[in-house]
Amino acid sequence: MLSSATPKPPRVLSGIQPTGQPHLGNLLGAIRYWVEDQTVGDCYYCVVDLHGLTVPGDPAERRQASMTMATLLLAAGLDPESCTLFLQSHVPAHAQLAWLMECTASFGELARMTQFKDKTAKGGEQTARVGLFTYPCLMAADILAYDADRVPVGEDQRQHLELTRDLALRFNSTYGPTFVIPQAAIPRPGRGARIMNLADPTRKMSKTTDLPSGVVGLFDEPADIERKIKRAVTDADTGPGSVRYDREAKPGVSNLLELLATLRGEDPQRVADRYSRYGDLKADVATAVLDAVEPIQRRYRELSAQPDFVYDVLKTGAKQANAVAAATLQRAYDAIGL
Ligand code: AQP
Repeated sequence: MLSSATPKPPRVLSGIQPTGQPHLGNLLGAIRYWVEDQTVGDCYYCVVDLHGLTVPGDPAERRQASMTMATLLLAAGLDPESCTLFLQSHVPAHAQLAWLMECTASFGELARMTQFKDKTAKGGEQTARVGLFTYPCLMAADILAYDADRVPVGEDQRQHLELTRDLALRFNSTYGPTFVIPQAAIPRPGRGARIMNLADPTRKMSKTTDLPSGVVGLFDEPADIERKIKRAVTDADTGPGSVRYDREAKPGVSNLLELLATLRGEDPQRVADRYSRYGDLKADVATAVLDAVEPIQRRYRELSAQPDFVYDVLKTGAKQANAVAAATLQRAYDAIGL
């Protein structure tokens, strides 16, 4: 006889830092997949305000930035009826479990994290906050606290996800089965996994950047978005075959093709076949980006007028998240002998 039990939906967890203005890379590499996953998964999404402490900031601005990010996520399509949205600092188990992860990870493992190396390249390691170094342990705690099966993130987070899996496996083999081993859900190549800075397509589009002219901010004025796209760096090729998807040889053009392909649900090679001039491609990219961003901006303006609603969503979310994360923490404490 066939079992009538319905399979459990996958548990999904992801987060975003409230540092700087969210951008097109965050939307295409992560947020839009979070929105999609709501319909199939049991989803927990958080604004990772504790991670934001790895860089300096003013307390009042920090508080506002978390609310802004939560409002943006709702404007982008997160539905509090279909997912749990909360602030990381409202759930104490994240920081508590992070310590257990720090006592599971080795110094050498953390020293190999490329994001730490990249982020300290300019200012030097000596003055970097220790939190920036141990950041992947807090991220592992964020994920493991929810028994997450899948973690939708951009390509830049792959290494941190691999570390999370290693830490969970090590903890389980040392202290007995405690954590679910999560899978990274990274967009396919060419589908928004790593959107590059339009002014320097060899660098990732980032919230914290010294090249803002290449970052399409989700709060940018439509005219600015259009201008940034039209001024995107390409190359000096002209004539037949100049519009082609080749990330190594043609990073600027490939980034534009990837943007259009991701937004229109197509393959970047196919998109390339339709163009012979960079100007036409840029014009269509600008239209597609504005089609995606303007409704989010409109909804954001509506929701910003209802801060109590957003706060209530976060309060309810924290209650639900606490119930799950506290149980996992207790399991880990029991296993490790606390
Ligand atoms: N350029 C990108 N392309 C695709 N996905 C991206 N993500 C970030 N940049 C791109 C994904 O967005 C999610 C949230 O990112 P985050 O807030 O955790 O910070 P981050 O990965 O460090 O991204 P930023 O925007 O570059 O911030 P800063 O400048 O503060 O470091 C993640 O899933 C990330 O993969």
